Amino acid sequence: LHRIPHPPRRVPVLGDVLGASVRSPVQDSMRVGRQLGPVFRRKAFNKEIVFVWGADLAAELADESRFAKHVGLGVANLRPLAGDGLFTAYNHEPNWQLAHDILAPGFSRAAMEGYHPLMLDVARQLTAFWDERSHAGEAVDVPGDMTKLTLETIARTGFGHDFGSFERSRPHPFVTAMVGALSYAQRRNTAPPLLGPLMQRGAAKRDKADRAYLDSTVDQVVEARRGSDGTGARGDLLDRMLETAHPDTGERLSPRNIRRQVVTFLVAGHETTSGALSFALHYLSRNPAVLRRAQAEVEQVWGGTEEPAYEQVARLRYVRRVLDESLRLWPTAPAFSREALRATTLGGLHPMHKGAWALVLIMLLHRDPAAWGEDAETFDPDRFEPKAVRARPPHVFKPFGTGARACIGRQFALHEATLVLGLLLRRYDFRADPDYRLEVSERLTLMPRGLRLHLTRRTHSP
Ligand code: MNH
Repeated sequence: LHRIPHPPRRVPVLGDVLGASVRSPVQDSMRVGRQLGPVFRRKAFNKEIVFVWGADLAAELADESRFAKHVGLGVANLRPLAGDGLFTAYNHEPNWQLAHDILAPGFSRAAMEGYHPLMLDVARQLTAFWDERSHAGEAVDVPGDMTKLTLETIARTGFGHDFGSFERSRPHPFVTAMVGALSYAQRRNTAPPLLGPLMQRGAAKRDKADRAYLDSTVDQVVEARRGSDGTGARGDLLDRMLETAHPDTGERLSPRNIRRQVVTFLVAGHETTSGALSFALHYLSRNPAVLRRAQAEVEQVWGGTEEPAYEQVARLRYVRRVLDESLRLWPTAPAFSREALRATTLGGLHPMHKGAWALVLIMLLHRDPAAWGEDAETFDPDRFEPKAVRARPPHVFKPFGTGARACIGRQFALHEATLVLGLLLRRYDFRADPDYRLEVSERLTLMPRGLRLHLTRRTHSP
């Protein structure tokens, strides 16, 4: 460990917390990391974390024969809520493989094609909502409305449930409780070990109430389905959880585990996609040339079609690059951890014992000049042209994590986000508030705080 640099002013007991920002630990670590280099460590009280962001080191950590997902920090802090659900399960827990095998077909191409009409329904609700705002000359609350959209999308496609988000003036209490639980899980990473439990008794109580609310919502969703007759008819995620046995072993998910899976998918299935859409809209509003090119593509690929068919979405190659480039600069799940499967040496220099782990700071990996060039901080979707992608080393773009425990919802998120961006690009011109400066809030995930856009209907849009 002594070879790994840490901030210069380390204080006994406290560690490196002086000047550290508790509210935005990721952006704080990014600042520190830029000074200390591709591998560094920070200590908060008794906990020391090794951070990695150099492209070569991150590529090593992606090697599944040497490393695997580590359930630590924010992910571990979500165990009280999500237990052995897919995202928070330890690699050795049998329910991971079981749930993975049962749920993976829910993300096949065929399944996605089935979700497409429901995704369109929700997107139509958004445009109806935004038409009213633009008609009234009001700016729209981008992160708030993207959260409505993505929550409704996962709830309806996965669970046949309608939260009625667009009929509410305030966020659905499910969202408020979720943000509370995510923020609490984030804060626990930096809380002082002994004082923490005392100082945060109020926060712990609120967290318990948030989790109870989330659980009770999940129970209602499950009960509604169990109580309905045509069981198995929908073939959605909830049906898979309730009705489907493992193809080889015939084993099923337990009711207890189903509760963990439902909350996992309701949360993981919308929060990060909402942020990704919000950042993409931010960059589109700031880059007129990119906006025009994206709009031209939608016109060319979709033509006069009122509602794009499933296959027409993936054909929006440039819109997809806008999304990729937004996820490069602001990967909305900004870090993941990797642990050594057995004793090994990282970068030929840093010995790691079995189980030792490091946190990959995706945001800095995505801005490493060694991989992305000296202009790595600039927004440029052309970086994702096939030729440019081929010219880069592998494992330098990891917004969805890596290996066996990478995101199961990647295609779902990309289809949903590309579809929605296509519809919005065709329908509106976006204007940013000239005074708005991008400010990113952290609650394990990233979100552009207070982003509002003015919309005008484009006259020739269907
Ligand atoms: Mn998703 C895992 C990012 C959308 C459900 N997701 C991960 C991981 C990252 C991630 C990173 C790996 C975390 C780790 O290694 O500890 N996910 C995203 C991003 C988006 C996203 C940036 C949108 C953009 N995720 C979605 C959607 C769903 C989903 C949509 C569900 C419909 N994600 C998951 C689940 C896991 C996961 C479930 C855990 C998979 C596993 O461990 O088997």
